[in-house]
Order: sequence, then structure tokens, then C-alpha cells
Amino acid sequence: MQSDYQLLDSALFEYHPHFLPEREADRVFERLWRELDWSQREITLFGRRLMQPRLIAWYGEPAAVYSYSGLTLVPLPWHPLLQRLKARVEEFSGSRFDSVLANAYRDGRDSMGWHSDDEKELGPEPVIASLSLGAPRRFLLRPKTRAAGERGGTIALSLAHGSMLLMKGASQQRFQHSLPRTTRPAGLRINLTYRWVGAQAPV
Ligand SMILES: O=C(O)CCC(=O)C(=O)O
Repeated sequence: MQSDYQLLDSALFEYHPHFLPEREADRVFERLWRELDWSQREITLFGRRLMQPRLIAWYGEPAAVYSYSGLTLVPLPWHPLLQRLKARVEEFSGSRFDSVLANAYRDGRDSMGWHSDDEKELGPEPVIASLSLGAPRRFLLRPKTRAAGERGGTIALSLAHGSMLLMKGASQQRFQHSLPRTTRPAGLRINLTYRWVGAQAPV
């Protein structure tokens, strides 16, 4: 099954629940957890230094340096599995990527706050390809601004093991997303967001 979400004229979110077959998703999940160079980083939010509530790892081309929340990520050289997945994601999405942010949510206390992937390195209308593995978690989307009197609440998606969420067009200009904490029992979840942060436009 494939579901597409067209939320605003120019902001497109496409959800593909079965991007990776289940057995393959299991193997990829286990290897990424074992083999990536995970670490918990300190960030600056509203002038305060705090530890990110998750583990991250940043891989990509040498020039793919990425900064957010006072953190500058210098890429590790491609892990062969991340590189193979990149080729699959590129073919599937029709877009090119030079880097990937891997996030690991160890349990329901790990989370990601409201934000848009709108750093200048990503360009005005980035394509972000987000592959989810492991425990399903609630992913929320909300418009950044609403016209006076306009209703329009938060949209929740459950991102399944092996699924792909493509965020395109004006999705980062117009929407924010988050992965909230949960008090429900939640096992490990790994998320890979493939991005293009190069100085040159993708060809
Ligand atoms: O884990 C997720 O699904 C969200 C990841 C995310 O928002 C990001 O890497 O910017």
C-alpha cells in the first residue's frame, strides 16, 4: 500500500510504508545499530547548552558539513551499508543525496523537538528522504503559520519499520515536524534522513 499526503499546494509529504521488505529491514536495523559511530551530542537551544535526547551519527561526502542548533557535523566517510541504501533511495525518489543524518531513539524518552530542516545548506526546497527502522513512533507535522481563522491542526503519522517518508517542495518552509517523547513502552528506533547539503546544486 502507498499513501501520499499533499498537505499544501507546494508542500508534499509522501509516505511509503513498505520501502524495505521486512526481513531486509531487520538486517539493516541490526547492522546499523551495531556498526554506526553513535554519539550523544551537546547542542545550544535558546542560549542553553543541553544534551540531545537521542544518539546521532553523520556520514557523507567530505564537503557535506552541516550545522544546526550550534552543532557542526563533519561527515564520517560513507559506511558501505549507508552508501548502498543511498543508491536505493536515490533511485526510488529520483533525487540525489550527499549525506545522511542517522538518529537513534533508545526508548520512549528519546525524542526530537519541533523544527524544520531549513538550514541554508539544504537550499530552498530540499528533498529529505527519511527511512525508519525498528520500533514505530509517532511523527508529527504542523503548519508553521495559519491564516486568521484557519483551522488546521497537527497531523500524526506512525512511521513503520522499513518505511520511507519523502518530504519535498515547500514542506520545510511551511511545516515543522517532531518526534515526541512517549510514556508508552517503545523499543529502539533508528531513522536515516538522506539530504543534499553540498555547495553545488544536485544534477
Ligand atoms: O526520526 C525522525 O523520524 C525525525 C528525524 C528528523 O526530524 C530529522 O532528522 O530532522
